[in-house]
Amino acid sequence: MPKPILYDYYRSSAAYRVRIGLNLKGVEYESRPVNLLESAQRSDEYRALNPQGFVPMLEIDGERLTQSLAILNYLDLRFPNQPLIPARAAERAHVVAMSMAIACDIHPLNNLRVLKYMKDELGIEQEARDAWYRHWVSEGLPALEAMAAPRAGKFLFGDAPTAADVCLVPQLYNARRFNVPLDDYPTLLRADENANKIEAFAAAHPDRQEVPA
Ligand SMILES: N[C@@H](CCC(=O)N[C@@H](CS)C(=O)NCC(=O)O)C(=O)O
Repeated sequence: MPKPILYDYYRSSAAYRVRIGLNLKGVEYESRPVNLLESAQRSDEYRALNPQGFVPMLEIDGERLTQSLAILNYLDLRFPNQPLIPARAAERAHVVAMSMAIACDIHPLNNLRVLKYMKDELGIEQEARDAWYRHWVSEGLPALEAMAAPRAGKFLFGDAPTAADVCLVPQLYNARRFNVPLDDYPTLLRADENANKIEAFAAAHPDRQEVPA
């Protein structure tokens, strides 16, 4: 198999999820940074490849895949070692629900384009934008804690990492950058700590990626 190419950005939570997924599956890939701060994702050239103008995008097996959860699902079917989504229907629904609580309900409200629109088009000051960020994270994480706690072990579901942890770790990295208090979420913190001890997670950390010049 030719080496997959990940269109990546070191601080992108969604790309961070895919880096973790690829590492957990033991798939070597080439990272191709897209400089979000210079709006490279909005260029005609990039949009011709990914009309949504987002990272991540993964070129693999002659396919061009977008949407981090769809990519994780692809990787899980393509490389069944170390499953990210359990096989049993109810467990599968639970893990996907936790993943979506992060990827669909917390993260999009705080995406770069949203914060940029607030600043550039609505003239909202930094302090208010930060408050917006913290509000949506602080509303989403208690719900996730309550969803996870009954069936969590070392990770959000049981004792092996799943897609839910793959989504959690980048979200908490981001929350810390914005100084969101996390002490009320012991289940999330335990899963995050255990995940970060695994090299597949640690190697995907933003500090270990190429930063576009
Ligand atoms: N739902 C998409 C979200 C992708 C996404 O939001 N990517 C962000 C970086 S984390 C992005 O490319 N933002 C560019 C922008 O906001 O202009 C996924 O899960 O892949």
